[in-house]
Amino acid sequence: MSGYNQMWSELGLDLEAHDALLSVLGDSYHNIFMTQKNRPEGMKYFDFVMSEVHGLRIKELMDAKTQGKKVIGSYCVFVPEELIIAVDGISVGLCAGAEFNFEGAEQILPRNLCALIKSAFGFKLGRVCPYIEACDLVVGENTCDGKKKAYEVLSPYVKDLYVVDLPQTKSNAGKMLLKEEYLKFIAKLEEISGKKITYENLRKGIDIVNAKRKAVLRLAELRKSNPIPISGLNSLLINQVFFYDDPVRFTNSVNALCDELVERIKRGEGVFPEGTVRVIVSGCPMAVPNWKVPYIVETSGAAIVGEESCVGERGTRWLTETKGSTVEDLVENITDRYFKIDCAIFTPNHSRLEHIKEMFERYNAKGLIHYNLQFCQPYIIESGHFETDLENSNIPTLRLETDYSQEDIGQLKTRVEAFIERIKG
Ligand code: BJ8
Repeated sequence: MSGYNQMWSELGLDLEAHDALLSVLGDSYHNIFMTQKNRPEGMKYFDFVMSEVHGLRIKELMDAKTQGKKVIGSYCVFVPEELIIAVDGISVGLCAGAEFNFEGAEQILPRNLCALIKSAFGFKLGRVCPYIEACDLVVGENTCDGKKKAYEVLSPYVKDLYVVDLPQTKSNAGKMLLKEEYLKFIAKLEEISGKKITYENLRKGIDIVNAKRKAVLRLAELRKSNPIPISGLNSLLINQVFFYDDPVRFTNSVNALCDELVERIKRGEGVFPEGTVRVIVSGCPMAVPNWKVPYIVETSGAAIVGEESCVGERGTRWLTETKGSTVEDLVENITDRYFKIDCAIFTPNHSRLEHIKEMFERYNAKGLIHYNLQFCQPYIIESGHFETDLENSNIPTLRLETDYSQEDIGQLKTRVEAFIERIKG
């Protein structure tokens, strides 16, 4: 990708560190994804996207910027892409999933923060993320305490930071707060883009994002089949690319892949040996290139058939309704849709537990792996009583707590293998 050096320099990247990062990522991508057996042909598109994730996609963003479009980065599925598309903007995810420059991050943040936050700071301070450098606006959100306070620290490092406040309870007052916040966010988007949100452009934004969600939900539905037509790792990758790619091209590519999987299912063709045990992974989101636990699981005799995660079904499972004929109606629909997201920052959070149980049944799973990032209080705390409830409901549950390092791989593998033995029966 050296053909992009000039673009990366102009974005202010540290070329040496960036080259080293891409080289490590390229190796790990090859080892994890390209060694899988019988990968669907349709994955080639996603391999290409990943090979160009800091190259061609960034060039597309830069070209769009020269045409006056704004690039808006965010760290959470509570930031509505529909609104960004409505002002002709481009939405990109900024969460990072690799242990890079944690020393730098820990100079301005405490050590005991989750790896997701430290990674985002490590990438920014180490100047290796072209996405954040391409952003005209970075949007934070008041979710967990770690993120909420970290945005205060991030503010001087980015051109324009805007923080959306979020409710913590599923009450009427909470919903009103969310709507108010979305209205304020609309004003901010209109100010930076110079474009007004109208019924037509917001409706277009809703249709584009709904089509994208429908495509990944279609993919999720196909994973119910037996034999399983696609690995959990490949499915996770698609859910990760969801946050970076051009939405219309992404939707078409996921649908083309699904067409292929339909044919595989008709032929009774799967990607795992017969009898491979099916599991659901639930918990903290896994940002690119965080593939550690899924890789361990799928090389230990189990297949992941669903993700209860913001990089997965928690982030995509509802469409935004299109009822009504005014901007106000559509903003109400957007609020209704996003207010349902059952992130662990909400208290109480019964619907998340119900969703896990429902996924377990729907995907005919045999076990649930609760994935916790170390120091992530909301999910770690929730996982304790969830485990008790799930086990009481005959859902075998394994709680894992890890970070982005590679040091605990052996230990994790031992625990995952023991769990798989248990649920195999
Ligand atoms: S809606 S899950 S994307 S906040 S892992 S930073 S919670 S300490 S990422 Fe999330 Fe939005 Fe919720 Fe989803 Fe904090 Fe936990 Fe770290 Fe986390």
